[in-house]
Amino acid sequence: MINYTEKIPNNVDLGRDRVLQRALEHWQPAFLGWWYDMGPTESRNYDVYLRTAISVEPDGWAQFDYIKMPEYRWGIFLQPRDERRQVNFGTHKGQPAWQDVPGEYRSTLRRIIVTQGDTEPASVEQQKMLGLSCPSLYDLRNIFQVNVEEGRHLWAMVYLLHRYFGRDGREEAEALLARRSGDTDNPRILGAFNEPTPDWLAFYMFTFFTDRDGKFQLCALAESGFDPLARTCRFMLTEEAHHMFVGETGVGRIIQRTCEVMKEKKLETPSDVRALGVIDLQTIQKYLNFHYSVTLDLYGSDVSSNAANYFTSGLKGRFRETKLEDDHVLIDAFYPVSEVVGGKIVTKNVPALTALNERLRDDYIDEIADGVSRWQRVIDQAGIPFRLTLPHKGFHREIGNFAGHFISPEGEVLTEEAWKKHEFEWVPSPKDYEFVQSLMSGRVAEPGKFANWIAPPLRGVNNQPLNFEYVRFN
Ligand code: BYC
Ligand code: FE
Ligand code: FE
Repeated sequence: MINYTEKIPNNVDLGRDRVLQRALEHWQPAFLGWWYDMGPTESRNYDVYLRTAISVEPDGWAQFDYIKMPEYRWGIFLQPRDERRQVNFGTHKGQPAWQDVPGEYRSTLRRIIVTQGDTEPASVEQQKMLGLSCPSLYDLRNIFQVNVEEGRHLWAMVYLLHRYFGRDGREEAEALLARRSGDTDNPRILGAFNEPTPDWLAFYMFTFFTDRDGKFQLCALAESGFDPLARTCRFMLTEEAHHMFVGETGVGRIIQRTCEVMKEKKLETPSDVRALGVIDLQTIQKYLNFHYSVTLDLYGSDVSSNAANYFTSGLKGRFRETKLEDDHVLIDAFYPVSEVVGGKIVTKNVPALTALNERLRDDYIDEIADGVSRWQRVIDQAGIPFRLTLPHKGFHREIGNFAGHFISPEGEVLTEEAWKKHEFEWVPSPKDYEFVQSLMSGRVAEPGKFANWIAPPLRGVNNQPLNFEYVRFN
């Protein structure tokens, strides 16, 4: 069970470790300061119908209530320990899982945890302004739920830093509150987390594409030989599922609404579609291209000695590591990666250990493709002849073998000039962003009402009706 009587709810017996408790209680006001500063704009007095974890068991999500977000019970929840758990891959395979940080991996592990932790507040910062233009109270409540949970994910990493990394860890925990998404002097660590999320289409794309990188990275870290990291990530994954749901259904509802209007008015030309106040499918495709490609970069270089070290050391596994049937050491294995040679994309086999970033990216792409085909079904059911496609893996990439090359969505290698000529057929132009923004000039705040550019969801939150007052502004 989670101890809710303490200032910091937790299931790690925090009360028994006074020094740690004090360090975290010291960090807590700094976190709140960050939330007031960088969390959702103007939201501090809203009563929001949020769910709070009351236990880490599968049914532990039952609690829904009105909460002011600064009073959300951010806490430290780890999946219960399995005493028999082992390191399941790499050179330490078969050893009991580590309950403490192995000295030789201390700085590597800290780096992984800091990189993971940095993304969580970054996403809250990116989404800060969106509450002012929400398409409904239902959607407003959902973005706030995502935001408080990303806040808790930050807590999860800060706990590990404070508990296992001493003074260095405490300094890193402070730095996590100091970096800012998009800041020129002190930006967030990874590329995608410094991109703006200017509108709700971008938000849903982000939660579909980028939160899913969260899922795959957390799955890889949930295999870690460092047991406290694995157990933390397991619980974070239960929260991630909701974020991806918000993204998939959000984009799906926008597509549905566009298709309804196109069908009813028998229109296909983007400018005609836009004139009716909905987002044309071509623009949706461009947003998809953008978010997909910047998220692919988050997996790191196709060939990476860092990734090999993480695996060999037992710190970061593969997606569903223990379900895979091989030796879990990969010394003799190979894996295909692409590169651009003489103006052509070729595939070659490299040692599998060095290709682990690429492998995780490929696992991710499989899942993304399934989601996109569910969006396609909405278009097909409306009888509209439009195909949403995933661009080539090399399109618009800045990390890895494709960085510095100019690849079209179809996978042709182009010159920079040729690519630039088509750029805004492929990714949103300033005018596209302006159009989407123009639809979202104010918030829709009447219970049960939805903006014209999005269809209502199938059902409300926690069996509440769609016209439930999910947020009270006060
Ligand atoms: N942007 O061998 P390389 C989430 C750096 S999302 C900028 O290619 P490596 C969430 C790299 O750091 C999940 N820099 O990469 C979602 C390295 O730097 P140094 C987040 C990048 O290390 C939504 C250099 O390039 N979790 O939770 O094998 C909302 C060469 O390194 C980028 C994690 O990422 C980039 N895109 O792999 C809220 C898990 N990519 O050493 C939350 C932890 C690479 O030269 N992180 N670089 O200074 C990792 O496992 C690894 O750091 C990475 C990179 C997979 C990210
Ligand atoms: Fe997260
Ligand atoms: Fe998330």
